Amino acid sequence: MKSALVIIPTYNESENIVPLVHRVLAAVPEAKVLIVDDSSPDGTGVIADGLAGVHPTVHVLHRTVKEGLGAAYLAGFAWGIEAGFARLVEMDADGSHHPEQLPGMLSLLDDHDLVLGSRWVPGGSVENWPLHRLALSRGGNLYTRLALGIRIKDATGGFRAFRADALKSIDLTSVASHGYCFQVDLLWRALEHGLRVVETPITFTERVAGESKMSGSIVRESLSRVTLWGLERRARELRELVVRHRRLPSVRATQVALPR
Ligand SMILES: Nc1nc2c(ncn2[C@@H]2O[C@H](COP(=O)(O)OP(=O)(O)OP(=O)(O)O)[C@@H](O)[C@H]2O)c(=O)[nH]1
Ligand SMILES: [Mg+2]
Repeated sequence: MKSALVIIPTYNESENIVPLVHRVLAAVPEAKVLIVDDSSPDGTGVIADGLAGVHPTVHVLHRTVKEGLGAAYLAGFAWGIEAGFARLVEMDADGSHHPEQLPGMLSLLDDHDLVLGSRWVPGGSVENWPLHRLALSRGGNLYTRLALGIRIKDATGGFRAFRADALKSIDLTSVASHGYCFQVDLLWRALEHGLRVVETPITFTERVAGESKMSGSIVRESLSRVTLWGLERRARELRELVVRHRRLPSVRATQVALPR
């Protein structure tokens, strides 16, 4: 299949971005890289420009305001689609996702539209996470599965590969989620749209440098939105049930004369 673009959003990842990009270029030499930086105060954008100056396959999208992970990815998707890439990858800059697992994920795109790197399917794992982060991820995913009625084990992960034509078919104009809820939002739209989604095991490693952007407001955003989508789904199913029930032909009793 054709060209792949690895999109890496960055906010204050000055210590992580260089080794990560080198690992991507080594693991998937045919891929191109797009760093989407929201004017990181620690100079990540300048470092990214340095990488682009040395490697012609690395590009940088500079954004003036920090608008969250979701907005950065939407800008990256638009850039990649406009440039004609057939496959688009989401990957964190903090080293939590291993570029060495990308070739396997990309090959799954031959017969799927969306490949989810999954920590919570057999073979998947998490390294060096404190207990409270494990609990948050397991709990968040369990709630998401129950609320939305889906089977996906890791709906919140951010290591993913899309077929660009499939991504184009989803309406992304109304995606407003900011934090990791963006990942659930995108997955939910993909499932509702009937895309072929598959989970594949990945190893997730806690960042060793820089600071996490995870916050209470990101968790609250996810909780409230997932609850709303779940309720909307149930309401829709109920409406469909009522309509189907109304359409059922009414059964009339017919009288049959019994032989005497
Ligand atoms: N461009 C841009 N990138 C962001 C923004 N917020 C987070 N990122 C990047 O998105 C990726 C994921 O952010 P993290 O802080 O690692 O958040 P997380 O992976 O959900 O949380 P941890 O598991 O604690 O690391 C990293 O590459 C960040 O630099 C933002 O507002 N703009
Ligand atoms: Mg992270």
